[in-house]
Amino acid sequence: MAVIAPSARVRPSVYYNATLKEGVASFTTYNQMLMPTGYGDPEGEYWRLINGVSQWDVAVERQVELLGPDAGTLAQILSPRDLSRCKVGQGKYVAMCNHDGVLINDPILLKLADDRYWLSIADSNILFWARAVAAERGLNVQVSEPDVSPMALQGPKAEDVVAHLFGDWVRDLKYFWFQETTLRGIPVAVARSGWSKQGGFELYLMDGSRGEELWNIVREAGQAWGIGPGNPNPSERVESGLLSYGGDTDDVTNPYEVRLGGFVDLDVPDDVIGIQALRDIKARGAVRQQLGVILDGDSALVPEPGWNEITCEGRKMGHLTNCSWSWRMKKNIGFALISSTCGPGDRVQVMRADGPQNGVLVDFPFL
Ligand code: THG
Repeated sequence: MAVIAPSARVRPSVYYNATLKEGVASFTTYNQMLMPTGYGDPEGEYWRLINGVSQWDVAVERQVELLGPDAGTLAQILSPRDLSRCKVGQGKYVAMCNHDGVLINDPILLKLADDRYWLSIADSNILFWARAVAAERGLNVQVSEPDVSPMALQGPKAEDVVAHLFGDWVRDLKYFWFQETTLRGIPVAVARSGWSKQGGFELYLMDGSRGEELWNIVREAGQAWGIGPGNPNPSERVESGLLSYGGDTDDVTNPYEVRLGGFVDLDVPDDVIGIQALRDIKARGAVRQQLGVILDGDSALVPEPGWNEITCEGRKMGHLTNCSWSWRMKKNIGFALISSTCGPGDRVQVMRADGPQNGVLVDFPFL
């Protein structure tokens, strides 16, 4: 079997050794790091997320810290979502765009103080982007990547585990809100968030030397609830309609095409990057849209890399950007990035490498 060669360019997660001990079976790369993508039992790991609690190394969700008097100004310039009412301790999902209104990341923004923000980024280099914008706009703000490594606890029993560890106050945390605290002296921020729709929390570890220690404390505490290792789950996230930046988007995708229009406020100031383009796109109407696809047939298809072309009555209409077996629907499902002239109910053909597959377009959510 081929392996990924060790390299200083591919940075280890602070939970790397812990995940090796858990028996991690595969990795992907994300933000120039390795992220676990499985522990050898895909179905068991799926049901643990749906019915129990799953522990994820998501340290690849790097933080870009904005620190200084102009931190709030820079945060707003970088995101076409109105942040003026964002409170300290609050997180917000933001659609980050370039000057053409093209999506370049979809981070969670966390406001730690009036002069300190984190952008918890998806897989693209926002550190370079934010630094360049800060310098070009002459802002008084330092942009850095702090020593912060998120671990996610997802699933219906995650709240009990996190309450057991931190106290019942965590039950009152609102979605995307967070609180800085310590666990046996380990500095963490506890947030109600995570890339699943099964409920859960993320622990932003703020001392990378204590990754394995934190992993083991959580693992130990979670035993009573049957905790076990997992990772952002391809099947659950498709069922739940969660967007994967870079997976479901290309280099011309705008927020309106991928259901992020609700996170764009067109009345933000004119100096927000991409806002003029987004106003134009909104006025013209997006030419593509994202819909669900349910393929015919009742057995799991082999995952294929990249996108598959979608045709409708023989005409090329768009692409299937992901495809996963749904254990709850017992169907292969995925997302279509497809012409706005198509609609739910339309029959389509997906041009897979192993042969064409018929299916139907559907609205979100699948479940
Ligand atoms: N947690 C943290 N950082 C992250 C992610 C995360 N960085 C990368 C990536 N994930 C960012 N992308 C997303 C995409 C979707 C959601 C969160 C992060 C999400 N969306 C919900 C939805 O679409 O239904 C809710 C959105 C809302 O209502 O505001 O949760 O997972 N730390």
